[in-house]
Amino acid sequence: MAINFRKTVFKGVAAKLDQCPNDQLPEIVMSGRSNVGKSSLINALAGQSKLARVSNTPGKTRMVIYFEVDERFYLTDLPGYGYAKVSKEVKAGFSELVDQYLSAGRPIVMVMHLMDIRHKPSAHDMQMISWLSSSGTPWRIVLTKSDKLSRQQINKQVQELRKVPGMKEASQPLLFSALNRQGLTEVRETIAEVFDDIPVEND
Ligand SMILES: Nc1nc2c(ncn2[C@@H]2O[C@H](COP(=O)(O)OP(=O)(O)OP(=O)(O)O)[C@@H](O)[C@H]2O)c(=O)[nH]1
Ligand SMILES: [Mg+2]
Repeated sequence: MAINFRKTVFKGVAAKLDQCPNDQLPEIVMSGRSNVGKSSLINALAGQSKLARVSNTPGKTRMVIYFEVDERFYLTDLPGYGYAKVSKEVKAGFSELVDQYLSAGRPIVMVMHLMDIRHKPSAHDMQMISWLSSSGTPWRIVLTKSDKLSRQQINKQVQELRKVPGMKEASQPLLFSALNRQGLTEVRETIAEVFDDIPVEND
């Protein structure tokens, strides 16, 4: 049966691996630096503006947050790493959790790594792409905030991204804007495809 993204509910949070759900429900993991737009993407997918907390104060999300979609899978919101105002120790804690998370043998069926379309890939993005490209887990790059650039600037950023080692193993990055919903259908379809399914069209 087609996946109804509107049936998305908050399931819980985990500060440590042993607090994560172990019901074996498959996970679509959202990763990316703080402020990149992970919570905004989750809200857009669910068609609910207040489901995931969107913040102007980056670095607020310090835990793994679970949203269950249509009783079929989790959307997993990983803590945003790399925000300059958090201390080195906190920063190390974030990336350790992300590293551990991805290597813990959890039922991750796809990683969506979000990157702000305006910025060059950070060292952490490069690390992530390199890791993902050899992980065997299906993954996609989502370029967020596409409303901020012109078509021409977008093409240039996409070309630059193609030069990043590991990128050629991935297919085309997805473009997304939470503001004008560019790419929303495509992101839903990409997720649904993992389950050999299609999204319910109910927006
Ligand atoms: N213009 C524009 N702004 C966006 C978009 N997506 C997110 N934002 C803004 O970017 C800021 C951060 O968005 P969040 O969704 O909270 O980012 P996050 O990745 O969840 O951040 P953390 O939870 O801190 O890791 C907010 O002010 C959003 O309104 C977008 O597509 N376009
Ligand atoms: Mg967030």
